[in-house]
Amino acid sequence: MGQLVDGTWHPGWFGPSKTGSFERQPTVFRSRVTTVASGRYHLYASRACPWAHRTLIARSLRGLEHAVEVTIVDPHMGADGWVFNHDPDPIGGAKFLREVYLRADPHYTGRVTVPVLWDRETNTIVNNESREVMRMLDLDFASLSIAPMSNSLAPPDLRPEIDRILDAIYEPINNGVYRAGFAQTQAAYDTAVADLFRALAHWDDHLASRPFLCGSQITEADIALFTTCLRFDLVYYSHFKCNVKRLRDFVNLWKFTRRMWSHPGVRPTCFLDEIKLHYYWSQDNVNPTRIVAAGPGEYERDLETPV
Ligand SMILES: N[C@@H](CCC(=O)N[C@@H](CS)C(=O)NCC(=O)O)C(=O)O
Repeated sequence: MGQLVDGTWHPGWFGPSKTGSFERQPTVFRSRVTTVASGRYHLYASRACPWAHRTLIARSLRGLEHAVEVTIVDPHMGADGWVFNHDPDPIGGAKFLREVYLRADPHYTGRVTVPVLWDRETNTIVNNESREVMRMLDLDFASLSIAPMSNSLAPPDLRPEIDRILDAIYEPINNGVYRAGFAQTQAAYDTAVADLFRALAHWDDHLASRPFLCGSQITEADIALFTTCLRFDLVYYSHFKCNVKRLRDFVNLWKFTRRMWSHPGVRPTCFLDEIKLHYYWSQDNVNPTRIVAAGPGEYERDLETPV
């Protein structure tokens, strides 16, 4: 971990905030794609990261693999931040993801995060905010999609509801697990965990009467909830101390997780070992020994249980 300050790399963890709460920095590159063309835009992602995983699922469900190439960073994120290893950077031959940020802005200040949507034509980062990249892949790339438009992940009639749910789950759930795991005081942790489990109970109830958050079809809201749910018993329960209950104890959330997992467009994007390795190894503020926990036992078998 580390960050860039005026183009210079500073290794180290998030500095403590006054309250001991984890404060996530807003992302900086927030543009939209202009003219979509096959091969023009490139996605840098991690299969371990829940935010980047959203974009990998959207790309897969919208049938955009042929049009938007992906480079996957190594799950070990150490003092140099994200690095390219088995999957080299095809654009600038970078060794570290921070070089991609510096290509876009030599004076960049901020965290070096995934996902990153890169434009080969203008040689810059279009956007590094997963929610916005998901939406662009769905809507702006629709002409390149081999999936029918009826499979949109944000159809116009559902969009207000999708946005409402994305907002509602972000702070207590998607970011909530990080607020619990990175809390630096008991009070900050207690608040994060209480918010998290209250929200999980709420969305568990909500899913009692519908297969997906907005009804019968998969939307962006489901993708955003799923990437956190998939990681819950696997890492958040122990590594982030989110152990009031297992996700498997929430009947409907667990059914929902299995429903998403078993989808043929979602399953190939899920790499459980990479997820575990990334969290336990990379977040050495939480786990200084970098020992990767053995459990949870039979997690994949449980995921395979028919819905
Ligand atoms: N708000 C961003 C968050 C992305 C993010 O925090 N990604 C993490 C990986 S899980 C990252 O790259 N962290 C590296 C760092 O903060 O140095 C989004 O949704 O895209």
